[in-house]
Amino acid sequence: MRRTHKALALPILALGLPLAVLSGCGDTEKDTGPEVVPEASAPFVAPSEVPAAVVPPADNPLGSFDRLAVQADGQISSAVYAKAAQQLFEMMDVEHDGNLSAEELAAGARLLVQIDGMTPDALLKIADNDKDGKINLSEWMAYHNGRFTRFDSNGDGMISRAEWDAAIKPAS
Ligand SMILES: [Ca+2]
Ligand SMILES: [Ca+2]
Repeated sequence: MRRTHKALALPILALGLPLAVLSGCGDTEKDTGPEVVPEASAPFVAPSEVPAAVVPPADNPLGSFDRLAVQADGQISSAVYAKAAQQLFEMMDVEHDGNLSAEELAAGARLLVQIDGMTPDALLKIADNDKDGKINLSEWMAYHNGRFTRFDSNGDGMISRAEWDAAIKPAS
């Protein structure tokens, strides 16, 4: 019986100790008034706006003849080219506002350079028809329609590998 009494007494003491400490603290707190937790101390969560997700050049839909030609018997059809051009636009339009801003063009510079060595400034000069400093989808597609026509030197509506290579080589 005594053994069990002692065994029980210890936990009770242990519980009593924190209580005594807490009540002691309570007395001192009365002097300083209720503690106010400032809301500013809450951890600041930064907005998750990552600066322009950069698409690896290897994923450029317009990056290589082979990537474009798979869907059209070893040649690039205008439909496939247009679809890939729109895809690249959407990849670069990080804000999804239907415009490639100067920032988005700069962020996508490594993709642009795969298109005839194009730079953001050069593209704006050539394709920014309404001169707002951005490239919208219709300006982008107009530029790429022109590029397709330029590549398709025999005018059959398809870009063959020979036509692609001939058009690409002068730029590099
Ligand atoms: Ca524009
Ligand atoms: Ca052709």
